[in-house]
Order: sequence, then C-alpha cells, then structure tokens
Amino acid sequence: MTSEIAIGSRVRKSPFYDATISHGVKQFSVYNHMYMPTSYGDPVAEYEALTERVSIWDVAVERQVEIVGSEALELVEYLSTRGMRSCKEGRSRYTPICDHKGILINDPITLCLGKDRYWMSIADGDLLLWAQAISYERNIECSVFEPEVSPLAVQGPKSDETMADLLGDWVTDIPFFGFVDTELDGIPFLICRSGWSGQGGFELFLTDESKGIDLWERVWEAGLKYGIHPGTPNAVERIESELLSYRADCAASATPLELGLERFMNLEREDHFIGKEALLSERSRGPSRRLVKIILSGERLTAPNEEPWPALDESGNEIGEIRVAAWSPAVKGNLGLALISSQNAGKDFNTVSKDGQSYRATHLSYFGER
Ligand code: THG
Repeated sequence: MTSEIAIGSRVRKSPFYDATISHGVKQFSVYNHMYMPTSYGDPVAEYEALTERVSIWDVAVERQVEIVGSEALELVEYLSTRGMRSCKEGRSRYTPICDHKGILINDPITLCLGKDRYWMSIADGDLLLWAQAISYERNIECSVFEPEVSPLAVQGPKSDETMADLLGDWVTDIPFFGFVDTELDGIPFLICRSGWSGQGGFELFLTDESKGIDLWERVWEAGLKYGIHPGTPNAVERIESELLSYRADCAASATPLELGLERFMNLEREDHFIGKEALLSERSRGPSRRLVKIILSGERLTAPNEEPWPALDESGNEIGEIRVAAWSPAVKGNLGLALISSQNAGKDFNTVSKDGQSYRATHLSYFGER
C-alpha cells in the first residue's frame, strides 16, 4: 500500500482545492500550514506542458504577509537584505530575509502596492510571526497580517496568449515582476508577471477566496486551445532555471551567500537591517559552504530523493550533501543541487543513495552564477 496524507481541518485548504481534485491531483505536500499539490501523476506530461505549452498551478500556499501603515517601508527595509526603497508602485522584487546570524529564513517576492503598503509573498515559513514581533518590539507604526489572497500560477510559453485571450492584449505589456489590479466578471485579482519557472508566465493573486473555482475554470477554458495541463511547482525545471527552493535546497540553515543569492541583496545599504553585520563579516571571510549544480551518473532517477545523500571525497570523507536530485529532460541527465564545503566546492565527488546505489557527481556550476 502506498502512504497517504491525512486531509483534515488542522491543515488549511486552498480556494482552488476542489478544482485540483476534479482535475486529477495525485499528491500533496504541506506548506505554510496548507495542502500544496505536488503531482498530477505524470511528471513527463507536466514538464512538457510547462516547457512547450501552458500549465496551471495552485500556489495558494504562497501566503502574503501584508505590511501597511505610515512606517510600513521602515519595517520592510529592516526585514529585507535587499530593500524596497527605490521600488515603484506596481513592481516587485525577490527579497531574501535573514535572521540576526545571517541565516536565510524566507525568500519572498515583495510587491509594492503603494508607498505605505507591501505584500511579502512568502516561501514555507512563519514570516508573519517574525514580522509582527519585530514591528511590535521596534514600535514601528504599521499593521502586519495575512490578507485573503491566493496566487494561481499560469506558466509556460503560451501563458501570454492564454491570458491575452482571457483578459485582453494589454496583459502582454506587463513587465517582468510588474503587476496590475484587475477583475474578470466579478472575480478580483492582481495579475503579476512572475512565477517559479524559467518559462515565463503570470501569477493571479486572487483576492476573493470564494471565487477560486471560477478563476481556475476561466483560465482552464482559455488555455484549452493552447494545450493547458494542470501542474505544480516543477521539481526539475526549477533546477534547470536556477530558482531556489527554500528548505529543500538549504534545510533552513544556510546563508544567502552560501546559496548564491548575493545579487538579490544590497549589503552596501546605509540603513540597518537584520543580519547585516553577520553577512558583511561572512562576505569578507568567504562563505563556508556553497550550493552547487551537479550531474549524477547512472540510471535515470525515477523519483525524487526522499532525504539528502552524503557527498564524499575520494577518501570517503563527508564534504557535504546532495539536497535534491531529479531527471532533467533538458540536460538528459540526473540534475542535482548539493551543499558542499567551500574547500571542496567545484570538484567532482561521490555519493550513495539510501538504498546503497553509488553515483559519481560531476560539478556543473555554482548556483546563481548563470
Ligand atoms: N511566487 C510567489 N511567491 C513566492 C514564490 C513564487 N514566494 C516564495 C518563492 N516562490 C520565492 N522564490 C522565487 C525565487 C526566484 C524567483 C521567483 C521566486 C525569480 N527570480 C528571478 C531570477 O532568479 O532571475 C528574478 C528575480 C529578480 O530579478 O528580482 O523569478 O514563485 N508569488
């Protein structure tokens, strides 16, 4: 018997949940205290739809932390290693957030909804509690809460055609990471040119969660002529496109410098932000580990690794671990990400899976140095 996940009221359901069920979802994970679809049962079909046509994903788990009030920007600046001061209304940025020791605790996209209103669209972690505690402790004049907002992703080369047919040609003018507040026959949402793939597309941030099924079905109908297929955040395309998966890639215990995220930080900023001293000193001595992209020898991997595999040097000493690995149709090889001690990063190494299979790992590149 295969294992199952319990469905119950302890974990939240997405407003698109019933649509994902009727479209054949086969597997969920839990993310931000919510069920997240992770498979419709045919990874090849899902990869092809994403890279050749158009794919629709329930990513309501990317919850928003809303920060609003006269000092909202002050809180955003203090939390974020990148900063949003020069960001214009209607634009967003990928903004790594660290704790006081410089450990990455979330990597949201921050949307600027106005000079005193921001949404942090978060990865898996309780950033709401952190942001609320910091704002109270520092007496920053703003309110911090989780609004009723659920993103639905439309990703793939036919996303522009799909969304232009649904909403009008104006959507094709939305710049990368730009967004517009709109509605479709009474379904209110923000449309943003973003998403966790390198294939292009949009995220529709639904702001009336009673309209989830309507929105899903309207997108589905518009996408039919382009071969739309249900999908999920894709385990391998995102490695090909070098998009970080917080937790999967770093076990929530790595710094953004180890993870190759330096281009998304602004450590030179004059104002203070959480983790600044730790990150500046880490940068001057050099990070102790590096996230690297590798190819694994051997048979095609049929399922994602359930746990990290040890990375071993020629003498069998542990030099780090392979965090994720999956078959890549683009590379025609098993692609992986490994966190390796800096002395050994850049070299090939050996690994062994839980069931005792040995593999050779060939170094491809440092993550983030595309
Ligand atoms: N969508 C939304 N929120 C999210 C994610 C998402 N929150 C968590 C997580 N995913 C954030 N992760 C990423 C990582 C990278 C990118 C998007 C989400 C990305 N990066 C571009 C790049 O690497 O080239 C550009 C970033 C920039 O220029 O600022 O697109 O998927 N709503």
